[in-house]
Amino acid sequence: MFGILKNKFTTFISSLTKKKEDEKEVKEEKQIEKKEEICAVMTETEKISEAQTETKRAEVTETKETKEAKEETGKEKGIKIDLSLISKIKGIFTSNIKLTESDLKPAIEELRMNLIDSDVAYETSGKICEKIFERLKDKEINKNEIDKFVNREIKNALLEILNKNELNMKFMEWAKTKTKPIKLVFFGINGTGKTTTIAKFGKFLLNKNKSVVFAAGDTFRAGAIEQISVHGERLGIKVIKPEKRGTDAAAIIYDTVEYAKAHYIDFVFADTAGRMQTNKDLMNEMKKVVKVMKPDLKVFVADALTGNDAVEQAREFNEAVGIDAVIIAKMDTAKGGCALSIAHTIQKPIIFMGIGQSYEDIREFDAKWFVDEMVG
Ligand SMILES: Nc1nc2c(ncn2[C@@H]2O[C@H](COP(=O)(O)OP(=O)(O)OP(=O)(O)O)[C@@H](O)[C@H]2O)c(=O)[nH]1
Ligand SMILES: [Mg+2]
Repeated sequence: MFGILKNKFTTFISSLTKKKEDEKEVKEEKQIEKKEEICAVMTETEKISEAQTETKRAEVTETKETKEAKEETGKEKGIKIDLSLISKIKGIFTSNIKLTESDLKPAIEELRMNLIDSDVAYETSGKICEKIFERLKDKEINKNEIDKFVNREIKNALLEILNKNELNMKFMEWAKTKTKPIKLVFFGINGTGKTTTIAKFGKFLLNKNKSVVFAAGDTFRAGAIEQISVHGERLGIKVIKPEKRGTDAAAIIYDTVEYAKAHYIDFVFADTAGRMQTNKDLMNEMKKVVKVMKPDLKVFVADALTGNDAVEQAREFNEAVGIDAVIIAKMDTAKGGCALSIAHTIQKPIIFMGIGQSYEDIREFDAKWFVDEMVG
């Protein structure tokens, strides 16, 4: 998943590593010259040592003074060479590299453009790059660990964006703190995946031995009541629906909440019509639904494929009714940037992701998993 974004981050990491590798090569060439020098001196030392052995052999025939004089010369030379050898060799193996502003600026700029290309909103790309830059600037890193270090800091920067404002809300934990029936309403633009998400999410809860009832609150689009009824039948979930299209959505949703109370059902999921944020009537209908239902969670369903548009829509829905959480559908078909942008823009938790068209294709959003998938 997210192959394209992963490539962009990998390119960024390797461009920095490569730059430092080149510098390292020049440095190492110099170090090789130094090594050669050292070797030459070492050969010299060996010669001295051989000479010392020779001297020892000849010791018996020499006077005491001559012997001491010769040993002193060899020792002095030997000690001097040993010290410089250790510090030079140590330098070759442990030298650190500093990521300077001039190393980072061009690579970060390229990354920013690549993020924008991968559906990360302009503002969000800027923020991510700013965070990465601050984390890397002037850091001294062991030259063999540049890629590991940069990779870790990118992940930390992304996690900072995703984890802000308790964005990592765990749905089941949250549900434990609520009284039954727990009421969720799903909003979004036309075709983003609301009804399919409701069906998958309902199945997710059935698997956890919870009971669910659906409200066919999309009384606007032809075929919408039928669509959610089919899901309900397939899953064995009761659907409260109107006799005909055009009935007041808020009234149907109200009836569903009453049904749930009477039957001790754990969750009420209200489907609603897809609406453009520019459609005044439908935006007002949404406000009425909220007033009547008093949901515990207003969920915005975003279509990952719509990229930057989804961000603007999330912002407008949030302004209209105050979104509590986001589900990103169709993540299987998109680059993933949308999740980062929405989280950054409206600062609300992403709770689930849709990753396909079957009932099982939903998973709880986990920021760490997401970042690992994205950066590698
Ligand atoms: N690949 C993929 N397709 C999805 C996913 N979620 C929904 N879809 C598809 O998206 C299309 C629209 O889904 P719906 O659930 O009808 O969307 P909606 O928001 O209820 O649409 P309206 O009621 O018209 O506003 C359908 O063909 C779904 O199968 C997903 O996670 N991945
Ligand atoms: Mg629908």
